[in-house]
Amino acid sequence: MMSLPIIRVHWLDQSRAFRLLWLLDHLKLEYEIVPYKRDANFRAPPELKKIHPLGRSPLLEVEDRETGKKKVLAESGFIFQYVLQHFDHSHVLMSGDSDIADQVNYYLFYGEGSLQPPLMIEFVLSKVKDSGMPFPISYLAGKVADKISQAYSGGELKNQLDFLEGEIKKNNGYLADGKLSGADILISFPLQMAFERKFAKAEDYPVIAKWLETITSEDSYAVSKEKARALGSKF
Ligand SMILES: N[C@@H](CCC(=O)N[C@@H](CS)C(=O)NCC(=O)O)C(=O)O
Repeated sequence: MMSLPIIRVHWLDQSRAFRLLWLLDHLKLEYEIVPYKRDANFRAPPELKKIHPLGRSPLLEVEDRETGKKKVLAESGFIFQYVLQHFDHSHVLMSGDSDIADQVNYYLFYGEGSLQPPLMIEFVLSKVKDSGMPFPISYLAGKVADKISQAYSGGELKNQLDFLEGEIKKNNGYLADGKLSGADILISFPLQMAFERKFAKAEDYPVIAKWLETITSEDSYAVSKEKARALGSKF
């Protein structure tokens, strides 16, 4: 058997990079973590730009043990697809059935392509409301933020969450095929954020809430959480 490459995760504290640890831990792959801390403005430190010009996390570095050749992969969905394609030969998190695999792959694009944008807008609007400007600017800024949320991101987020609530119900408690896949691990992060940051209420989405409870009780989740904690992440 060909030896697996060295896998290195460039991991930013308190970020969507956590789900990559979880993916790798669930597949029981050995990997190294290179940790980065957020700055005072909650941004990534400039060192990440030395690994990839966009300086965002996660980044996955794959190093061939024989030739030493390195490859840096960016973009969560692409990284997930790569890991599943190259390292999940026994179909633990990516189905061998092509229709189900299509469904899983869809979610790998959907997460960042459709679900994350309204969440990001809600996040920015919450920062506007929270920016500590003096009255009456704070009041007016808050009104404008509410208006944008009402006109776009709030409704769009509801649209997305209603969709996911229906899909998980239809697929017997998971996003695809009634069992855990790479899709559930990828989509976990935006949905956890939606509830934690109070952009949506868990009570309004009982199926999603139950799904989050189920998937985060996997042993692999605890393993990754422990690694993040050991690196100083608060969980
Ligand atoms: N679509 C990209 C987004 C990457 C991204 O924005 N990562 C955040 C972490 S949650 C980041 O690095 N933020 C730090 C910054 O923007 O300074 C992906 O899914 O990998």
